[in-house]
Amino acid sequence: MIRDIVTYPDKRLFLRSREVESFDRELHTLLDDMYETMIAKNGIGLAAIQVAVPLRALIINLPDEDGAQHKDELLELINPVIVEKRGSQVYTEGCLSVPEYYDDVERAAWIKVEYLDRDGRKKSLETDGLLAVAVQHEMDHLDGHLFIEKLPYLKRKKFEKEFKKKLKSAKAKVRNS
Ligand code: QAP
Ligand code: CO
Repeated sequence: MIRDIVTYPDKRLFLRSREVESFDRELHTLLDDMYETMIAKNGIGLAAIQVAVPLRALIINLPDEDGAQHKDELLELINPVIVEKRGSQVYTEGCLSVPEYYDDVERAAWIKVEYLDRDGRKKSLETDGLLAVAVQHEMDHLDGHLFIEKLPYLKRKKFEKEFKKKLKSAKAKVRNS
């Protein structure tokens, strides 16, 4: 089932999500719905709080060279922890919860993450490049952080300005309908 995406400035996006304790049918349904929702909205990563569930669960499905996403490449990370990181890289990020805004963010170039899979089995992942960016971006959601909070002051102002402009035109649309 496709669920609604929680968008900025909804307060829930700024809450810390709780650890997953039950690796049951409810968790599996949540993960399946997150996948369906992410694909329907043209996303490559999604955290549970983005569908209004405050649990430490996230999914990532990066496209291949042709831009196609394959479900057999889907990553599901439960209760993830970054245990090592190195270097830095800059990537132009976006977020389904901050629609139509993209900007450069600096993050670690390489990370080692420990997490559980959907059945509660311990896993570990060492990665760099875009996947490292995606994991760090989604893990920030679990702690109630959005990529726009990492922008330098002037870029954050630019975002706020564009957001207010969009809000105004959305309100004008409602008035005129
Ligand atoms: C997070 O982002 C991410 O504004 C996932 O109109 C970001 O899936 C991972 C999206 C950067 C790696 C690098 C955003 C779709 C999707 C939008 C997304 C939009 C439609 C963002
Ligand atoms: Co996001």
